[in-house]
Amino acid sequence: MSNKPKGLTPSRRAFLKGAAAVGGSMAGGGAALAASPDPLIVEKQPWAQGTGDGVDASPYGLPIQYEGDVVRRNVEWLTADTISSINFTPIHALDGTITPQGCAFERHHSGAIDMRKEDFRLMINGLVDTPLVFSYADLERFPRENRTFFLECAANTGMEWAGAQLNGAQFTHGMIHNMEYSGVSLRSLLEEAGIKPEGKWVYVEGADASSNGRSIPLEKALDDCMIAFKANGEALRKEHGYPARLVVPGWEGNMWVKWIRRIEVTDQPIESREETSKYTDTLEDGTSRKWTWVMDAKSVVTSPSPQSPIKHGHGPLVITGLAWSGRGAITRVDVSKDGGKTWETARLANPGQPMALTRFYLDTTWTGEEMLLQSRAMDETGYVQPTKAMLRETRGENSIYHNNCIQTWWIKSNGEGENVEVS
Ligand SMILES: Nc1nc2c(c(=O)[nH]1)N[C@H]1C(S)=C(S)[C@@H](COP(=O)(O)O)O[C@H]1N2
Ligand SMILES: [Mo]
Repeated sequence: MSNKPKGLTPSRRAFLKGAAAVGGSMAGGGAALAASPDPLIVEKQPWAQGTGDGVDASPYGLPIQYEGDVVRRNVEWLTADTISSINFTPIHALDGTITPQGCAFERHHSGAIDMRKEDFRLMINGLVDTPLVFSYADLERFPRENRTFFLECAANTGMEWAGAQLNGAQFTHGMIHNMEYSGVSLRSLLEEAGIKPEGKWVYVEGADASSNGRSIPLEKALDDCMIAFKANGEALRKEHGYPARLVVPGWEGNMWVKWIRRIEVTDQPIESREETSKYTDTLEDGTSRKWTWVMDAKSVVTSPSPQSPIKHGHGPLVITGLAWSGRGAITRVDVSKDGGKTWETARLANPGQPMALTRFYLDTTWTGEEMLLQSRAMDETGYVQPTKAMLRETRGENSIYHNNCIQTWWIKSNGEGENVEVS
């Protein structure tokens, strides 16, 4: 057979060959040449009868119209308005690991502000030898770094504590994005100012009305934090903090201050609104855990899923998803089709990178059986992503933030998916 796809596993190749031998249309992975001619092959199509667009038709390109539903979406009832609100990355429709900025979720406390590079000022003050102010042009003169990290809002999956709620990976797990940042190390700027021995924390704030102030231990600030001005090669989009934002690898998204304007070196945490009344975790016994900065290992099957049903019938099926850990690299992801009774180890598309999204695939065969699809991530510290029941033991059901439990999709025999819980 001449149109056999290359590079398939032996079992899948055998499957394709078997189907070709009976001469019928194939259940998956390709079709045997039909007896009656396919107009799309034998007839001259409109796109071959004229010329296409010239090179300048779209000086800055957008996705083709047929991909128009791959967009950020919000959940209207979640917040009172869209100014202090959040939307969700369409992770069910993306592949690979890099999130295009144009569909990377946004979270603003007082709206996305419009600031010119010329108007950007970043002050470092407090317990420093020399208080300094950097312009955007000043930032560009420090040694530059390129690093890829995920940003996950602490509230991601936060609506799922009490039960399966939102029907789609975009809504249950889409408060996440993963970008390659270009910028300078926060360390280089702090060293330029010189930290006094009493300096143990930094308090970072943004230029927007909310300011979104957060305290970060100096140890983390000097370790791997960045002031980023490019993402995925191009300038940060307005909604992600143009012209510069803070990058706090592996730690909750709230700390990644956008439109950053000031870094104060202090001897203690400020205990601002965002780290007291918000972004603290209510525990099973009703008390609150003070700070949870690191995002623990987590994963989700992005397809098949409620917004990405199986449409191709029986036969070869690619199950795919994302895994990540704020504590380092993902080392393994297991997939279960029976709600966690049995597990198969998935294939990582690339070795896990610390504090960045990892893509996994399970190349399998589906013959229409119902599945309770789950994924379970493991990271380099040996940590294993917990079940919902395990998390609830310590966290109860009144938490919002830091829900990294194993997600279940019920895939029905017609290929459709639904968010469910298995106990
Ligand atoms: N200045 C400022 N920084 C901010 C916020 C904000 O409202 N203002 N929101 C925070 C929260 S809660 C999150 S989850 C991330 C979201 O980043 P994104 O909008 O680029 O996805 O930015 C953080 N940084
Ligand atoms: Mo957030």
